[in-house]
Amino acid sequence: MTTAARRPTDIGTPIDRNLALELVRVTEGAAIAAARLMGRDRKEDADQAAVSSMRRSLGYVDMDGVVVIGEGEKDRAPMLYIGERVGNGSPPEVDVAVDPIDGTRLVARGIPGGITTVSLAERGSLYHTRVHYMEKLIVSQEARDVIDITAPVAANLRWVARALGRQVDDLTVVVLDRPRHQGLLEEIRAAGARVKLIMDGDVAAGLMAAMEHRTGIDVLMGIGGAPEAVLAACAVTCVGGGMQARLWLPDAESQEQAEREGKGGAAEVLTLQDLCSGANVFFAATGITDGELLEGVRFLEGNRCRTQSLVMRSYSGTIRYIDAEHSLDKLRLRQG
Ligand code: VTB
Repeated sequence: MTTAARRPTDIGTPIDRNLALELVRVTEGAAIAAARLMGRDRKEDADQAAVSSMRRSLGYVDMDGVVVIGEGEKDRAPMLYIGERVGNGSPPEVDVAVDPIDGTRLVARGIPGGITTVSLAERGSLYHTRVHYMEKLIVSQEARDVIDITAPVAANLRWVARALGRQVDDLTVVVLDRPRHQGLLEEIRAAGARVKLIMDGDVAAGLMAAMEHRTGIDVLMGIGGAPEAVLAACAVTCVGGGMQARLWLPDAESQEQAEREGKGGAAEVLTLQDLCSGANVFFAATGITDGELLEGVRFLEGNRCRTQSLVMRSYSGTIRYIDAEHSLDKLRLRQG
């Protein structure tokens, strides 16, 4: 199974590149709001702070956006619910995917790896499901054409190692630390690869796997959130990596949900194109707690703070790291 490479003729009309910087403002604000609650053991409050900030600042962005990945259905989520219109209503028409905190537990405990992230792409181009989980396989550009999520773990690791010019023992596979991954971990270890377990945050981990040459993570494997899979797919598209996924349907409820949506079931392979078919994909993320991908928010003297963000645009292939210093007094005045 291969991930079709986009040819220059497929890339459509560019969406205004300034949107990339607009999105960084959104994630910076959400990260600062959430970071105030780092380690306070108040998951919901941290999430709420990030959501409120993100929703307010999305309102200023020049776009006619619809939330396709958000905080959930309207009844359970008053803000950034799926179907909510965001942006100031002017073109372009886009799908918006948000994860105000990927790793709320990490932020609530002050553990590395909590980020805030938002993506957008042309209207109708992001995969949508109410199924909660997906099985994911993410690799970098060099290995993107050799993966096959339907093949055994050991075979995939062999193919990836060959594509990267290394041995399987040299590979590092990142996996969410969950009981459901016991069998997967046994297979990875039997194949001889190294493992990096993470508590949460598989959007950042997926992006790191897709950016292999910079991060020391070569592959992401295992079952995580479906919304996080779509956000990761946006990021993977921007860096040109490879990804495949499948819905994880372990019980009758999830199977019925997939059926109601007319989805192909647990066996259907979702390619990167299926998850994110846009040719104009934007992805922005800001660190909340310090992490391997991004530094967390640092509060400084003079009521200032520093953030580190990443913003990418698939159309141009640009990856920008943005370090910013903010005046919290002025931020508060503007938001008051
Ligand atoms: C992952 C992880 C997220 O959800 O997708 C995970 O990246 C999957 O769900 O940060 P379970 O925790 O139920 O295994 C998160 O932990 C956030 O919800």
